[in-house]
Amino acid sequence: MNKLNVSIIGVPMDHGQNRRGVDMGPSAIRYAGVVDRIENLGHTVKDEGDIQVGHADGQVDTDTNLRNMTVITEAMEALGEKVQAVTKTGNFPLVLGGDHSIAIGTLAGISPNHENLGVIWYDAHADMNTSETSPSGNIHGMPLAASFGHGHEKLTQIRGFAPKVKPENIVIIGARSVDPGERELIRERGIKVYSMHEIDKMGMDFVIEDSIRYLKEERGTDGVHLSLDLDGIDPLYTPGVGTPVPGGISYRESHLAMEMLHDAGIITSAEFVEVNPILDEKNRTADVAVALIGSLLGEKLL
Ligand code: EXY
Ligand code: MN
Ligand code: MN
Ligand code: MN
Repeated sequence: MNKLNVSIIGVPMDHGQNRRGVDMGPSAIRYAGVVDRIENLGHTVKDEGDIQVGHADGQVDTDTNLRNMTVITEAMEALGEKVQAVTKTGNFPLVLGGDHSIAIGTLAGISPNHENLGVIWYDAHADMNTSETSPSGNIHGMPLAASFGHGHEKLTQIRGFAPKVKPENIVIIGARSVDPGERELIRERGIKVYSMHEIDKMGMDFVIEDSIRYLKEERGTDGVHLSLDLDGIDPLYTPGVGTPVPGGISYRESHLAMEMLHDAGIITSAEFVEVNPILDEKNRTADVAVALIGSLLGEKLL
């Protein structure tokens, strides 16, 4: 198996939504043993520490309908820079959140190193609202739209270019809470979505097989970023998330997905987000994150 040099980057961000505590996600995932878990697989790990995140007052900007816009965009510029630097050295970036707004920065750092990047968005939500369609003003409901260049320019123009990924190179897995504006956008931009309906009907095995075929063969991507929101998994297994939605992906289905992605060798960067230790039960959600990171990087049952 290919041995990697993994660079861990923490992003203690909680300003993309309303519930405090998700800024402690990177600490919870480190505490759950992420470094040892990866090193035990024979990879080397460098913990690059955390991106600095400023303070914010929780207000929605009246001009843009974006909550905590300035502090988020500043941190995303810094994250993008750091991720690109790490990627350039050939290391595998593993970004730990923090709320899902951080994906804007992660993708801003990864995208310049690819001609035709693919993205797998593992999430209960589509994260495709804009300042105009958002019911909440919460930026963690907007990062996917922002990354394909749709939404307020404060979000789409992080690091001065858009889009970070083409909409037709995106696969969403696990969706079960989608707002009307997001649904319209999915149809309009032809985004591939495996909702819980497809997972129930066809099984995770088929869904991942088909996602790999789509991104690799049909779209010809030269790298795939995995953006995994722990709320994609059923809250029975991952209770420590700010926006839980019942009826989600199971623990075993998630492991199967990670194992298949590992075996296909297509994932070139990853982020694990929305772990909120304050809402959690005995760090279970961080434990699941670490176990899934293990499977993604080559851990096998036997
Ligand atoms: N769609 C809702 C909103 O935009 O406010 C909820 C978004 C939750 C996003 C979570 C993290 O994936
Ligand atoms: Mn804070
Ligand atoms: Mn999300
Ligand atoms: Mn979500």
